[in-house]
This record gives sequence, C-alpha cells and structure tokens, in this order.
Amino acid sequence: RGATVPEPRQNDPDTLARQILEKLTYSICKHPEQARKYDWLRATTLVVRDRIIDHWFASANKTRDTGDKRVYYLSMEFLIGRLLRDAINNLQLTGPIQEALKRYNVDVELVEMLEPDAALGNGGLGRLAACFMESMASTGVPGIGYGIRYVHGFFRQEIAEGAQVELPETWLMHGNPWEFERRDSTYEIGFGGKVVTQSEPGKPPRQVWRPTERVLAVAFDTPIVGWRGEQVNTLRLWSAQAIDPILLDAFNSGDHIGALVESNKAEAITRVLYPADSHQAGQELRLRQEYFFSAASLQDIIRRHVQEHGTLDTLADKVAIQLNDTHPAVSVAELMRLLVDVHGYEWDRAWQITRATFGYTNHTLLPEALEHWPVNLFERLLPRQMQIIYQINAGIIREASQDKGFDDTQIAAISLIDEGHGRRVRMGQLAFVGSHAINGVSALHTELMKQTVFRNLHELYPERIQNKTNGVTPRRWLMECNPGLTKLLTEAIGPAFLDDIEKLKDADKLADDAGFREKFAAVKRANKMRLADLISDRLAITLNPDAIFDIQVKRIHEYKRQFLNIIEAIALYNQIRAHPERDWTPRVKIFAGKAAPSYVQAKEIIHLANDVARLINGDPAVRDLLKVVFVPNYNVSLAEIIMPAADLSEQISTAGLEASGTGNMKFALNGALTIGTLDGANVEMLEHLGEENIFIFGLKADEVAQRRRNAHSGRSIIERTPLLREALDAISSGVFAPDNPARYHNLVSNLYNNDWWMICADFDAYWKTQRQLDVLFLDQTAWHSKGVHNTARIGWFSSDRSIREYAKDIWQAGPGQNA
Ligand code: 26V
Repeated sequence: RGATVPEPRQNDPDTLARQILEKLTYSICKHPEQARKYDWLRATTLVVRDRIIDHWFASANKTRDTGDKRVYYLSMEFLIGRLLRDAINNLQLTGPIQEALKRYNVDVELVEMLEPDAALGNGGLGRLAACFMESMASTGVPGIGYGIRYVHGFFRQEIAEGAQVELPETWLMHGNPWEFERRDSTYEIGFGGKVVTQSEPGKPPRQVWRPTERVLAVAFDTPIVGWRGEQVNTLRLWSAQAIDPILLDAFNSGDHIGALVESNKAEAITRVLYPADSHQAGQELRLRQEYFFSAASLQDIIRRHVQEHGTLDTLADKVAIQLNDTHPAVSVAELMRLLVDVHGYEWDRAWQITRATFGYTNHTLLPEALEHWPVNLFERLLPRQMQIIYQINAGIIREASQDKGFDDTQIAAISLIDEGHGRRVRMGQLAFVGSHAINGVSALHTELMKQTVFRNLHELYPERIQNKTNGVTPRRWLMECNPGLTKLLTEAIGPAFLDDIEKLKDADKLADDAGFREKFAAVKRANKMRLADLISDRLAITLNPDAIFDIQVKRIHEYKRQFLNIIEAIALYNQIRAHPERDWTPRVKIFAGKAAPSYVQAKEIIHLANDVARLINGDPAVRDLLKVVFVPNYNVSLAEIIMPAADLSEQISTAGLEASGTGNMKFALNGALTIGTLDGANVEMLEHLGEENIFIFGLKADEVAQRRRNAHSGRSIIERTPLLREALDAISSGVFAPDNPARYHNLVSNLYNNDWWMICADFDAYWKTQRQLDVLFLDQTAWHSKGVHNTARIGWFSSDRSIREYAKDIWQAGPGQNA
C-alpha cells in the first residue's frame, strides 16, 4: 500500500562488511573499537537475519497464495543447537561473511562459538525434529514446527570428582535474535473446572467445558532456512503467561507473595524441559506442558485454516499434523473437542476429520518410557478431554468386538484405559487410534512395533503401521561440521552432491584411489587434532592422534551399553599390562552423554567411566597405547566437533531396544567405521554399506527376547570368560574407587544375577570384533578405503529422503503432491 519493496540485498563482502558495521553501530550501539566478540556475533546475526526475512515473506506468501497443504510437526522437543552457521551455509554466505569479518580482524569461527546452543530437547527425538525442520525447508515442504519455548533447556552437565552434576541452562540470558514474539498469536488455554450440558430448543445438547484456570500461550517464531535459502519455514514455540501479571488487590492489601502466585504458576508451564527420556515422570506439570502446547497449536492451526479456507470441512485436505511420539497425543481429544463442542460437528464426521489429519511417530518400545496418565489426574485437569477419550474408546471397542470378534484379552490390550495399574490413560493407544498412519523409525523397530506394543491394534487396523527410517541433515552433519571433507569431495566429484546427497555414491570408486585416500586421511587427521586440542584445553589430557579414536556419544542408558564399552576398556588395559611385548594398536576411548538426574544406574556408569579414565590415564605402563576420556556436557555443538574426528563409531545397544539411532548415520557420513549390533537403523546401514564396511556383532533381537524369556543370567558366562571376569573383579575390588570401594557393587551384581541388557552375553563377540578392528587399523589403506565407502554409500540416510517419504506416504503434501 504505497510502501516500496526493499531492493534485493547484495551478498558481496564489501556490502556485508558495511552492513555489519551499521548493525554494530545502530542496533547494538557499539563502536568497532569497543566491540566485543559477542557484539560482532549479534551484528553478524542481524545482517544474516535480514536476508532470511526476505525469503521468509516470500515462502509464507507462496503457500498462502497456492493454498498448498501445510504440514504441522508437533514436538515437545526441538534440539536445534546453534543457528548462525546453518543460516550462513544455507544462504551460501560462508565465504563472503568470513571475508567481511576479516576486515575488522574478527574470526568468524570464534564468533559463531559464542552463540548459545539451543538445547530444547533430550536426545534423539528432539534432534530428529530439528533435522526434519531443516529438511522440510530444504525439500520445499511448507512445514511449521510447534513446540515449547523452555526458558531453561536441557541441563548443563559438569563432572565433579567423577560424578555428574546438573546445572541450569540459560540460553535466553542475552536475548535471542532469532526469535520474533507474536503478540497477535496469543491464545487462552484452560485447565480444570467442569463440563456443563447446554441445550437450546431444536438443537442437540452440547457439552461445554468451563475451566477454572486459564493461562495465555504466546507465540515466538524462529525462521528455519532451507538449503540455498529457497524456502524458509517457521518454528513456532509457545510461552506461557498469566492473564493477570499481578493480582493488584492482593498486592495492595500487603500480600506481596500471593499477588504473584498465579503468574508464577502459569509461567512454570514453560519454565523447564523435563530432562528424562526413559522414565515417564507422571507429574502434573508435564501433563500441563503437553496439553498447553497441543491446545495452543490446534487453535492456531484452526484459526489459520478457517482464515484461508473458510470451513473446517477441508481440514484434512489442507492440513497434516504429525505427532512426534505421544507427548502431543492429547491433541487427538482436543481436536475432537474443538470440532464437536466448539464448531458443532457431529461426532462421526469429527472423528473422520481427526483421523485423516493426524499421523503418529513412535520412537521407543521401552515399556518404562511409554506414557500413561492416571485417570483421576486427567479428569481433574482435562475433564472434557477425558469424557471424549471414553467415548473414543467405546467406539473402538465396539468395532473390535463386533467387526473383528476380539475377545476380552484382546480388548483389554487395545483399550485406551489400562485397568491393570490403577486406571491410566494410554497415550500410545490414543495416538494410534486417532491417526491414519502410524510409523516406526527404522525397519526393525517398525516390525517390532507390530509384534509388541501395538500387536492387537495392528491386528485391528492392519493397514496403518508403516516404516519411515530416520535420517540426518547433510547440511549440518557434513557441510557445516566438516568443511575439509566437503571441499575434498567437491573437488573430487563436483558439487552435485550438495543438492542431492545420494550423489555421494560417485565417490565410492575413489576408495581405490590412493591419492584420494591420502587426502581423505589427512582431513580425518586434522579433525582428530581439533578434537584433541579441545580435550587438551578442557581436560588437560593429551591424546595420540595416531590412535584409533573410538567414540560413543549419546544419552547414558543401560540399553545403550556404555557399560559394555567400559568393561572392554578395562579388559584391554589388563591385557596391555599383562603383555606389553605385543603389538597393540593405540586406542583412545571417548565417551560423552548425559544421564537423567533420577536414573541411578546411568549416573553410576558415568562415574565409572570417569574413575576408569583417571586410573588408566595415570598409568605410565600403557602410556600412548590406551586413553579413556569422558567429555562433559555433550550437546549439538560438541557433536559437530566429535563426529568428523571419529575413526570408530560405537552403536552397541542391546538388540531390539534402540529404535533407530541417528548418531550412527552422522559418524558414517563423516567417514567413521561402525562397530554395532543388529539394531535400529544399523540393520539398514549394513545393507547400504555392505558387510565388509561395518562391524556387526552380538545377539539379534529375537535371541535377546528368547534369552529374557529363559531367565538368562550372566554368572556362568562370567565364570567361563577370564577377560570378563578379571575386568569385573577389578571393578568390584574397588581399585577404580578407592574412596568408596563398594560404589559399583550393584552394577556388577546385576550382571551376575540377571544381565538384563545382555552385556555378558555379548562381551566375547564384542571383544573379538574390537581386536579385528585393531588389526585392520594397522592397514591404513584398508581402513581408509572402508571409510570412503562409508561416506559414499550413506547418502540414503539423509533426512531429505525421510521427509520425502513422509510427504508422499503420510502427508500427501509438498512438491508434486498438490493437485
Ligand atoms: C520419553 C519421555 C518419557 C517421559 C518423560 C520425558 C520423555 C522424553 C522423551 C521420551 C522419548 C524418548 C524417545 C527417544 O528419544 N527415542 C529415540 O528417538 C530417536 C529418533 O527417532 C531414535 O533414533 C532413537 O533410537 C530413540 O531412542
């Protein structure tokens, strides 16, 4: 309306340098002489952000004008990490920005490192959501992510005397230049109260929920830039606020604390990320978080849809909503409430729309991680949604018994209410029945879903479960974290792989090219030196860069078996000491990861890793042959330094328990070899890489299940395996914990008495495979040739491929999908 559109921005270093100076001066109010690195970060971010905004407007307009189907990704967690390098890379500004900052004697890398690492997630599930957001933007899917703007993300981990200490994380401390508060997208969210029946003459009676408590959900938007900046999508995070910021009457009558109680209670909803990913917390605040962000997102989705299309009849044609695990599963009941109670839809029609709109992704089969809420809590907090769940349940049970002749045991298994443990709402069942597509995250995991948690629902709806194997974004996990390898690959096979990562296949033949292999090895060595420098700075441990860098980084959990890895380290240590004359391959075992604060065994494993590291690293008898390192505070930024520096990737979960894994893909993309079990996506990696390029050992999923049924225990294995017995004896003896020799008694006695995680059962196979890798590493030609094959053949595990599959098979959205 009379306003002129800004002219296109120039991306040459001169222009960028000038604009950075302008931001520094007029937005940050600093003279270049006084500017600190942090000020340069902010100024650079603002300059990059301006360019994103241009593309952001264009993307939003396009989707509105075409009326293309939108995809909404609902996730309690987005583990996005830093955004500046991602934005610069995807806008193709890496060189020019580096050049521009150099004019002020500023090193872009040092500046980038000051950006806080947005850790709004626990681990795999949250990081997958972040990769998916980037890939939706990169593949042209109009996607909006919905989540929670936690004030405190995943805790900061310190190690004090070997043990994990949790400290608050404060990513918003200096403000967040990537987010835009949208006061015009604010919604009321209710809790508690009662349901009343309203009847008007001539109309069917309506249920109306009258909540007693209300809070505001305020939107904060962050742009997600796709590759080459062509599409910019939105990550919309909700922040909770009280409707009345202060109760002035209470304050004026002297109750200064009471005046703030309500606003504290409201804001508590989005204060902190729950740091547990393997035990359902069962706390009211968690359920409030889940409902809060689900309800806000649905109101927003419905408002936008009605604005653009005028009716909710077409919701499922124009909207796909993906539930990232069961955390947003209450959305199924909430959408039914909105359709039936608020918009007057008939139940059956509402149910049809709901099911056609939702898809649900399952990320774990661990029984202790499956969400189920006590019925009485649910009823008190969300009375109308509880009624709706009962009504959905009645319909499903009717269908199962009438159409399929299900018996009482089968009905009990599919019921949305678990009657066994004090009446609970099963969120997995709710998400399943409310969705038209349910997916697992690797081929094996999807098969196990059909056989275990969802056996009976799968029988009732045999068409609904499908597989969508996970992937990782090659922009962050190759181009940005490993510029050396990216440059080498571009020189060798040309730049086509940057747009289609499966073209990395063109590098496969270079595995036999000695010249290429040498350059590949040189890049790896430089990346190892960089990690060695970081470890030297932070932990004062000196590493031998010619050693195998053998790395296990992920959440600490018994099923992931960091304990098995540590036991192998001790056994190796014993052998090196017993046979110093042998030709040992030098090895550095690197660990990083966080334990849930309440997970006792996981914390003991961290403590053991640190205790073992101290003893081994201090023993001159093994000097350069063996080192053990636990790097504190694993996060996305640390992963970006670790992945390119690995020779060997540890993916050694008890078979059947790791749904997919995504670290396995990041390591392989950066040329590491994998030692792993036949679990999760490792199974498919084996198929793509070829069995000579991945090192698989141990029990298979069905063998694990069988042993568990047969009351397997570790005792007899330990007694006949001297290497294992001696390592466990050492742990039990207290040599690693002179201050508290009994510290690890429980960990060890669990192995004797039950070995639930098959550590003893797999030890021998693991040991032998590691020794095979020792020998292979001495033949650097053979080793690097396999490394090249890993990089060249792993392209299928790109999240671009995952997203294209979701878009085609579940969402019917994105390029080529709109009629
Ligand atoms: C569960 C819970 C339980 C209640 C308390 C908070 C909380 C937070 C997260 C979770 C779910 C964790 C599930 C998860 O992260 N699964 C991982 O998903 C990855 C992406 O699909 C996959 O690669 C990993 O194998 C899988 O463990």
